[in-house]
Amino acid sequence: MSCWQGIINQYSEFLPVSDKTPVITLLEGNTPLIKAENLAKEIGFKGEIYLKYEGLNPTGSFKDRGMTVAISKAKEKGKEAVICASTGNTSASAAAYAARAGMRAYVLLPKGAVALGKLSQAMIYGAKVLAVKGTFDDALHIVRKIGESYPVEIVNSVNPYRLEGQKTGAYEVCDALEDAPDYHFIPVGNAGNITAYWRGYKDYYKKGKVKKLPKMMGWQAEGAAPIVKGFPIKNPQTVATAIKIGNPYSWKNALKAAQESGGSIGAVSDDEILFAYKLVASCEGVFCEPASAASVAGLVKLTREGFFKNGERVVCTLTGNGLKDPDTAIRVCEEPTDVPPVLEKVVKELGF
Ligand code: AN7
Repeated sequence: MSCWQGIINQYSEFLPVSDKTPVITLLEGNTPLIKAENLAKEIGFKGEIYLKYEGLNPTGSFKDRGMTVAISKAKEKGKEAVICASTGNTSASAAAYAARAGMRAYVLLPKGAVALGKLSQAMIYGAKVLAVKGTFDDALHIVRKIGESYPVEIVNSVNPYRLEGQKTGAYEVCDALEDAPDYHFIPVGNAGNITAYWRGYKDYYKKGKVKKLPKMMGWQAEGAAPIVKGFPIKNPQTVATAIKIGNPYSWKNALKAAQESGGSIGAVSDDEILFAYKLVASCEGVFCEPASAASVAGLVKLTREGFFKNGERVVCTLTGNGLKDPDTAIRVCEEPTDVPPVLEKVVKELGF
């Protein structure tokens, strides 16, 4: 078939797969790279901004890129069950790909701290869902112990195949731009994705497919910014529940990505996140989840500080779809106005 067949098919030469790997795919990847001219104008950015809209993956987040590889490899090894801890998106993706593979999925979520859309996904795809009365970090700790002792494959990013799949996001950016951007802005939670993107850019650079490497700019939420602060956070707090993580697994690799590339890892407040979240939706028509907007919030912040020169090309990864967390969107916007079903009243209310 000549149409898109998912990231394993597209990028097999860069991935740890062989003819013997059963490819479990929902045709993830090939997500749009949207040029955001209105946003650039609005924030006074004098270059090019592109949004890598990962919310259009099959389960609505970038996790699908990693999950197609992790689940395919688990299937190849003959595994019958997978397990993960999750702030929501990993569990949605694991549950979907496990369903497709005919495998059982077990997911541990921090109770009361997962956006409803994500919870509904894990449930409807048929995972066994446990709500842990603790943090994501507590849940991941337990999952890692279970993985050591029971016949179940861990599909958190402690599983190296996850990051292998996720690096294809960088390939797609380069394929679309025909080079790497100057800067890559990305939210940081468990710190896998920034690690994966950096690896992807370096792969393409080594192959001679791009002439430069971007500076990697990672963004944590202020109340959940262990990497920025330099120590684990016991009780992380942020409206961006996806990145409410106090002790990221890929901490060192994220720092390495920032340092090697000449970039940095910074923090943005919940107010800055929500401002960017509304801005990108209202001026570009792109609805991402709050955690995803951390990348744009970082860009807004640095633009205001006069960080950029002129003419730089920046990519922001919008990691997840806004529809996963409609509660937050409704909370931060004006409520709909009630009107009676009467033409004159409606016209008046609309201000015509
Ligand atoms: C929308 O689902 O950790 O730094 O358990 O869902 O690679 O962890 C989600 C993370 C950014 C952070 N944006 O990526 C999980 C989980 C969204 C996310 C991140 C997540 P990493």
